[in-house]
Amino acid sequence: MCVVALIKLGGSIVTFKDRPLAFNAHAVEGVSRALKQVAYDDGGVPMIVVHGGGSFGHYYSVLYDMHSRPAGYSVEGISRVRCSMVDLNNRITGIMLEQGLRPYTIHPSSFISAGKVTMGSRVDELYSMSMHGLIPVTHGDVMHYGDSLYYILSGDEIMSILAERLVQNVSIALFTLAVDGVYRDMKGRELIKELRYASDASMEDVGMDVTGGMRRKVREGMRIASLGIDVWFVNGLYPERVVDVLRGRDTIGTVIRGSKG
Ligand code: IP8
Repeated sequence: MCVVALIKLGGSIVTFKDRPLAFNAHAVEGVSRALKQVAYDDGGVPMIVVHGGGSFGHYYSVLYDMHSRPAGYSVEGISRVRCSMVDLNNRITGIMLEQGLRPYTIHPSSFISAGKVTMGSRVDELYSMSMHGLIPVTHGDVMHYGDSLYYILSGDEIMSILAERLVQNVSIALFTLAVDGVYRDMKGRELIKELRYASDASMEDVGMDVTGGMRRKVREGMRIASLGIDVWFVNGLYPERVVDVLRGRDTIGTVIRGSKG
């Protein structure tokens, strides 16, 4: 049975979240090199990549007061969020390509409609493509809900959507962050090595985020783990940790062990 790794490139990795529209090319290069080692260099781990909005999508979402709740938001805001995400996606996949990866963007609107995975969904196609050397890339986005309603869809939620749909075929879900994992409390920086209960985690966040920051990540992580899939949170600014996790080795980070029921 072929299995695929689901990898989230957090907005705090692909951008500098404290400055509007600031792309972090260096971090994307580092993580791309790590993915290349694992995807192609030895054995080959098929993967699907999801990236967040960081100081691109979140910047405009905050500016135009747009949220994950479907509503009639400013059409200018909708356009700006969308264009910024396409721009960010182009920059990320451009670097992935330069680093020897073979990315193929599938925007979330091609497999999610009105908040649900569409029938005959391209999610299965994402999986099939990942089996043949391509790396499907999708991302958080502003989505049409129906009529004049739109909403912000988090890449973290896309991770759960993919995990649910592809559950038999997912080996691991990895969330890359700009911190070492999930902390028991942010001030003391006590890292939780294995997270069992969401209530153990500190939910403090820094910077702009309309989709729920760490709270959302932990919630989606718990949801994915309940499908029986191991979920890791690691610092993507240390690419060797990404390699370790994807090779099944222990590393600095937080794991939620997959357990059904
Ligand atoms: O950073 C949100 O994705 P996330 C994307 O994964 C937008 O929560 C458009 C803000």
